[in-house]
Amino acid sequence: MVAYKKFKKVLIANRGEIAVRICRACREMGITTVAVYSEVDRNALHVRYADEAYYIGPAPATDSYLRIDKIIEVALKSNCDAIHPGYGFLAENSEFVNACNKNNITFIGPNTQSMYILGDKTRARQKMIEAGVPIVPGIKDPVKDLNEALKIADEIGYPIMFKASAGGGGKGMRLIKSKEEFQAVYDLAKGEALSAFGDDRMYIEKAIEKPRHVEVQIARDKYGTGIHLFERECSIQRRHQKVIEESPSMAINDEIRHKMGEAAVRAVAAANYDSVGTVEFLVDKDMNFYFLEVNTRVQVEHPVTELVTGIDIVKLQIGIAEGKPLPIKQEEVHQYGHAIECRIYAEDPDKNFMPSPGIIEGLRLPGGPGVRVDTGVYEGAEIPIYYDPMAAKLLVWAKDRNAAIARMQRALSEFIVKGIKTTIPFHQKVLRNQDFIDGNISTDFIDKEVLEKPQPREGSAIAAIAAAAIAEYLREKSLKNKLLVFKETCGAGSPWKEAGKRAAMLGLSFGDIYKTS
Ligand code: MV4
Repeated sequence: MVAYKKFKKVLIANRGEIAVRICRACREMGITTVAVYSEVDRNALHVRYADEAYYIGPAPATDSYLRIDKIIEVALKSNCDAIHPGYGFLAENSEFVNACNKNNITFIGPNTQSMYILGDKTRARQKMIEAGVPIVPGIKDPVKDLNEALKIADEIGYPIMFKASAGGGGKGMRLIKSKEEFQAVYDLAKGEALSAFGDDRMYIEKAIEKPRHVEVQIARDKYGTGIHLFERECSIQRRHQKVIEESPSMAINDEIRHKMGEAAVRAVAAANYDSVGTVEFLVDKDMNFYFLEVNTRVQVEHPVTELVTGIDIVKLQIGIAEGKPLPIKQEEVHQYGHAIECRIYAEDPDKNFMPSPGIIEGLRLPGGPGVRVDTGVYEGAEIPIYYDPMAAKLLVWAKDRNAAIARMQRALSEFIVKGIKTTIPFHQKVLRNQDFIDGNISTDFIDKEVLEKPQPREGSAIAAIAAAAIAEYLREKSLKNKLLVFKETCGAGSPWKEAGKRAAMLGLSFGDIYKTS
């Protein structure tokens, strides 16, 4: 029997939007929050949101957010019952879970044993075979040597995927098209895995062509009851970084949706899992689905599921860690309407997505019906170079996919950030793409469809040139970024109307502006 223990105080071992998100859940649950912060995060939003905040070290994560000893010390000193790790940093580190257990602090996440099973990709594949969850055709044990590897690859048939057992999320993975190529890169791939994970065990899978990435949100309590919260479609990725996520997925029908949900619940039951988590699948063009891996944390894209199910996943996760039985039955979970998330990064899409750290000089967040913004920044805040450059998550909910796309376009046009470059224009381009609108997306969508092909422009070229001239004129007038934010927010999209309003604000006629350019 598991003891139920209501948390009074929780330490959040993270930063940015997810730390703020966890603070919000705790606040609603009547739990006191403790933030930790690095040197560069002294003025960060999560520090302001939490009830208490403690400094844990210099900016590099290895000196602060990854310091198990410091974080445990703060949790003990501040009398915390539990630690929420968020995602990234220590979220999937079993050494950290052990340290929490040793100090009688509850880790808000799964037990170490299930983390151990699911954290290793070959171990997880073996478990899935036992549980009757379909996996990508391939081997269940790591390969011994090149000869064995070549033999197995011949049996499976090229192209194959050569993956690191300790890898995941696209790290330590290689597509191999022929025997010659395999011979050439075998040692190289093992060497890369060794330096990246300290573990060079590798396994072989058949390569699925043009797959979709569809994942199922699950929750399982300490009493062996598991449910799924339906799927998220995450095929729009760039270099294994998700860019846009949505629910429901266009790639599957209700029959497959039902089967995937049940398979996901079986998958985590096999590992005796006891938290919220995500079971990732690849889906091929014939709607066959194959288990990929389990993420044993709350994920960046969890709000997509919250919007279509109405279930607060972070509160659910905290409740499970407290030892509460699941408060809902599978039959009570419904997927209603359509949700889309755009991850807004502090990167320059015109300069190959180079990081664009710096101070946010002006900020206007979108709002209105069906819009949610989760962010760790505010006007005047700095995005440091040390951590993940995601500045905000913009989510919309609407009754169907078309309405959600229109709402996202509207929300993106309201979203103004000054001082740093962001991926907002890139998202606008994706949302105008016909293949995206048609739901015709696979994992190579961004490289193939968006970055290579010129996209249709909005409005006339002359209007764009006029708008650019006016913008230049305003810059010369050296108007403050804050004023720009205000004016862009009020613009309904037409460069002509914008120009008229800008002229009016400067006490000029449109002709005056034309003459100066
Ligand atoms: C694959 C695959 C094709 N065949 N495995 C990439 C992320 C990681 N979770 C697994 N990934 C893939 N595994 C087999 N056997 C193609 C990918 C893949 C991919 C998957 C989902 C979303 C985007 C992707 C981009 C490139 C490759």
